[in-house]
Amino acid sequence: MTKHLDEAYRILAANDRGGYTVPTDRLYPFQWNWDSAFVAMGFSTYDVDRAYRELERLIEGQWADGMIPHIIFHQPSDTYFPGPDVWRTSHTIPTSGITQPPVFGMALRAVHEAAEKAGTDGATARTLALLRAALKWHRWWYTARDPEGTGLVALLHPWESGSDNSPAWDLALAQVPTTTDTPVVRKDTGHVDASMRPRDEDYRRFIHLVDAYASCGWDPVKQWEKAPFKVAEVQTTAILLKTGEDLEYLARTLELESEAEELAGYNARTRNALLGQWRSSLSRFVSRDLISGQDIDAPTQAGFLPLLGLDLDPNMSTAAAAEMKLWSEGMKVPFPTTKPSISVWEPKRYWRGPAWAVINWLLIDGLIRNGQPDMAQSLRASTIGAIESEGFAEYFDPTTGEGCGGLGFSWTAAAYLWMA
Ligand code: 2M8
Repeated sequence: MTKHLDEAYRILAANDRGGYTVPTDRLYPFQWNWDSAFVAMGFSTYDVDRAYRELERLIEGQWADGMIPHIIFHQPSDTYFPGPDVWRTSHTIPTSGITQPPVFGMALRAVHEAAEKAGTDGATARTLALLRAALKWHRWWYTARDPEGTGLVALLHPWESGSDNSPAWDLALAQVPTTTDTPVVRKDTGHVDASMRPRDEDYRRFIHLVDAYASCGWDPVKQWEKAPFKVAEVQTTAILLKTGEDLEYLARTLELESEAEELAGYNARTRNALLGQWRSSLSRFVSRDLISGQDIDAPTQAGFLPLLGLDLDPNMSTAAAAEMKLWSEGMKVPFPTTKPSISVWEPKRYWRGPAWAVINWLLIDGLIRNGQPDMAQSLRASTIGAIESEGFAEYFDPTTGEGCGGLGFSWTAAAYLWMA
């Protein structure tokens, strides 16, 4: 184990670009939002100052309206598409114009608790500054992405989910035109095998959406009106709820009572809304396409993520765990991000079936919270085992355990540090 811990430390050091960590060299040469939150939790196990720094560098890219973008382009690089010239966000530090799952609040609590334990100087002031930024972002989610106050937040781009080409988006994305004003000059397929990446058609639709939102001047109200893709999504909403709980905890600890009450209100609303997305016939939760008005019942990992933020009735948690077990049967490395028996499952193609250490991390927390320690323990053991035998790959083929995508990957290193 020491050998692998050392390798995890080495990867995070190698991917450091000056207080922030790139997901991996060349394939992803900038700071990514939820990657950095996971990485900060990894750092919190051995270097609290560096953990704070990761989050502080991320909020350098925060917009005036509170959004924290999904990519912060701190330094130029020509190894990634789409770069700042495609996003056209005119932010002082160049950034993308969309966001990513708000793991940030979960990370902030973990870093704060590690600092308290270590008696780190200046920790309270650093936590407070980050908490204020997190609160602004939280409010942004509830205004820009849930203007009707339903309690579920919506994504306007598949990249915002972090699960870019998941089968969950197939029907909604098919409605988005493949035409673009911007030439699509992919770089990703020069770094990793094209068969492990989204298809060209997906990229054309992804860039169509970027063009559409750039032409709204990135104004959230205009985007909401014009969006050709709008999904009230359970994975992101569950992460927002868990982050909301952690921010509420921090606000109470730091005696910010009115902020804590505000957060408690958001949390209660979202808890009810998420519970309403449970489908007992499927033993999982479903997202909703706000354009077609239909449930999104494609079987993906997102359907189990609400365990992270909810305390389910035992009948529900037992049913969800049984369904997860079914998907895991015959898998060398669970948890497959798409149900293996369905036709669109592709065990090596990115978010269409592989197992991802950070998703397992969130599922493990959800299973523990919901009284399923055995399943949590076996998922933890298989995640650690996959990393120890295959290395710190971006993700794993669940049927063979093979490491796929980018190598020397920061969030896989962080997950190992957290779990081992
Ligand atoms: C992947 O997404 C980026 C776009 O954001 C890409 O493929 O270019 C996803 O796995 C996403 O979840 C992750 O944050 C990012 C960096 O690791 O890569």
